[in-house]
Amino acid sequence: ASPALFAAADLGATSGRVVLGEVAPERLVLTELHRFANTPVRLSDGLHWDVLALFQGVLDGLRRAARSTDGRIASVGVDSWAVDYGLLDRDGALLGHPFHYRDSRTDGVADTVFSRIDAQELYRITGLQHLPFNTVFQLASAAGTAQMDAARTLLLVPDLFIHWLTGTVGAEETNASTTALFDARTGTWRPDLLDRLSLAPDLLPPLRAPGDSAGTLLPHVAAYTGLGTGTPVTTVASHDTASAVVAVPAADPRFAYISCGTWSLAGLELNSPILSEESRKAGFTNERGVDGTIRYLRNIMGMWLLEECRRTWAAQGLPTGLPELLAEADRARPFVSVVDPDAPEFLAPGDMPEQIRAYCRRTGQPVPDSQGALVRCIVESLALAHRRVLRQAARLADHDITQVHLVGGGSRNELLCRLTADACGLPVVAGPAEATALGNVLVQARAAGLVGDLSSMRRLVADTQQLRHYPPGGDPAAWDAAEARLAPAGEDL
Ligand code: LFR
Repeated sequence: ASPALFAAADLGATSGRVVLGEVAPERLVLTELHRFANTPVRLSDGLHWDVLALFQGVLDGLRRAARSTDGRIASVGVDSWAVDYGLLDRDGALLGHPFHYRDSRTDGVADTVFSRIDAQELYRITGLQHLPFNTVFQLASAAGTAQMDAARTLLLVPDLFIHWLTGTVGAEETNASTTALFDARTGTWRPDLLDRLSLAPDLLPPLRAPGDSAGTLLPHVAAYTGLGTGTPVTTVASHDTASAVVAVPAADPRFAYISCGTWSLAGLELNSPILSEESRKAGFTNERGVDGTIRYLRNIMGMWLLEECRRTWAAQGLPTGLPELLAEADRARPFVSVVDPDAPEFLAPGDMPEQIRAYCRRTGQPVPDSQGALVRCIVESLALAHRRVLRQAARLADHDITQVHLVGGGSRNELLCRLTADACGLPVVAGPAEATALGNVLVQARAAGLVGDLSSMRRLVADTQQLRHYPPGGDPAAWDAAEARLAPAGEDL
């Protein structure tokens, strides 16, 4: 039998893509059909996503999917980054332009929210790590605006795209779990939290689980793309990190994962949330995965630091080639200066090389004096953060780790993989780089009855995708010393 074909739209912070997934027993092949830039736009009220350009990118990608398969697409799935949303008015029209989570309008808003719902209580309910851009803070910052007054429905970004593709309205649960309006234990919305913030509790649409049907393509979408009007849209794990964790090729339950792209999301898969004060203070989140699993992890600033350096260097006419920069970093002297990648000043877009130099100056460390030294500092600091977070997760969850799976675009970065293995003192399995798109395809394939439970999906990934192995090496004492130079994890919270 010929393999079943699925289209996965995966929107990331720097680019979006539509990939074709072919699935059959012992076969899982991805082909990228269309990649388009994701370029945020600054307006007078702040930083926004250009959602129409992204949607057009998805439509063009689906059109290519139709052409390259003679329209034989079994279903379509959409995932993206978490937290951000669009608001619809009572006619279903989008109100304004969705904000980018790196916009500064949420600065200081947490204090207002915590004066109504204290931080401990919010964590006991939602299990969500405190990030300044959590949906709850974004909504609170907009309270009383004309748009909030007119808003009837909140749709997270992938749900907004599904609404535009199908006309249906729903909230996918893995992504809903990143809003801080969702109960980590029961897996249901907590509209009472909106009520306590004087926001409309009925903004939250009905939940959908990965695998649920999300409708079929609207006639004008079918006409433009060349896919049939009956083409199903399947709910996937629409939070990109949840999709990536589906495609972690782990066999042994004692695994940890690092989903490494713009962010590094490092943690464990658990059966139930950890809602203790210690966990809250350490900055761990309990996001929902497929099949009721919990993604117990911490956000680490990730490749963003490097992406922003390269953006700054491009504007200054300096070299930005990644292989060259990483080769220079590999040759640079180790352990000269290390930073906490999660320092709040690194969150907003800006002159990242200068931010990092300022951090080193402030902490009395040598200031990186070349691009290679700076990239070394970033990669070593990320490896160190991976180690700190995984060790802390293992301790808080009382969960042994014997192997680290590094997936996502960052898994192509050999220096990062090697240093992560060295820093953690654990073997690292790198790949697949396209874990998110694979997870998206796999959940669609499962809905179509082609694969089974999580472990069989993971076995299919392990059997079909190219993986690289990095045994731990290097000098453990040097990593201990580097770690001792940073403030204890979570101290800044
Ligand atoms: C990764 C990610 C993270 C989320 C951040 C912001 O792409 O989805 O999981 O914390 O983006 O939404």
